[in-house]
Amino acid sequence: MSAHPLHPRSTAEIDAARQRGGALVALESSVLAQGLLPPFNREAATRMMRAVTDAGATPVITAIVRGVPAFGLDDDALERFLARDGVRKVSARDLGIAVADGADGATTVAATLAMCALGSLEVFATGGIGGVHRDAPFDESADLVELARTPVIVTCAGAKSILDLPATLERLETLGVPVVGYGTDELPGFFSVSTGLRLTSRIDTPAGIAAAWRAHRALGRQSAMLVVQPPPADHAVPVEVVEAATAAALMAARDAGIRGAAVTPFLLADIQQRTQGRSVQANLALLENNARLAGQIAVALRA
Ligand code: PSU
Ligand code: MN
Repeated sequence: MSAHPLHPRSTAEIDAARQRGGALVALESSVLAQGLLPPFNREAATRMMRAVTDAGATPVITAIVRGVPAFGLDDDALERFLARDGVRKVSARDLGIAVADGADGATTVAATLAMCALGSLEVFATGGIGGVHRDAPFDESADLVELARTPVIVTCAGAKSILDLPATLERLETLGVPVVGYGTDELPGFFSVSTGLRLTSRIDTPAGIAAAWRAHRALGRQSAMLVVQPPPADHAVPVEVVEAATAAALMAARDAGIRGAAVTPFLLADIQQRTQGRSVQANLALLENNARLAGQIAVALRA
């Protein structure tokens, strides 16, 4: 018996960025292969990568590509992931199995955090993290546990609005994950700006985030730091619209008997349909916004 040989792969561009000590920003691939439907997933990938690049950093999409942990996707792999062609959703628990199976796997926030640890990436941008599901005892995203044990700065628009947000915030507190408002005093509602849930810290500059991060790490903290910012106001969806669509989607999921890892993709797709694309525009805008902020923070960490 020998250990499984693991040969993570990076694209040439990402290797070059590492060599010159450039700033890197991890991006998840589950939002592309499960979260957003074509053609919006392509738009999301393009806009996020451009936002990171414009901020002076290099984007690093993480995934399992035919069994190989990948930092950056070549064109072939990117096309397969955007076509959602036999690409499985890979959370932290699924990583080893996807590698052993030689599978294509799109990494969730939880699995992307594990990839960040593997590839020494310190900053990661996403849309909204997973968390505690509503009225579903013990359905809690693995994102929370991985955030508790992986030292990475994660920019996002809070947790997905399909979740129980007060419970998610309580769990983050319990798990020792700092939640910092960027230009806000409250937890954003993912598609919408406001939730009324007060945060205990607010920092309004990338340099300020970098300073707090250095202190967090110098203290030996092993947890992530969540940096949350609301979706851009011109694309945000009113909370009543989101809530009505969410309630209907939750009912549809229950009727269809959706369970486990399928729950989140089902709800996101259902809400996309029910809001006639408004939620998609908000999703794209906030992904881009979070990618830009992550790029700025990654650059500030180099200063
Ligand atoms: N937020 C989105 N779109 C997504 C997700 C989050 O706007 O596709 C994905 C992320 O990859 C997140 C995952 O980690 O959903 C959470 O799934 P679960 O609840 O099964 O852990
Ligand atoms: Mn779940």
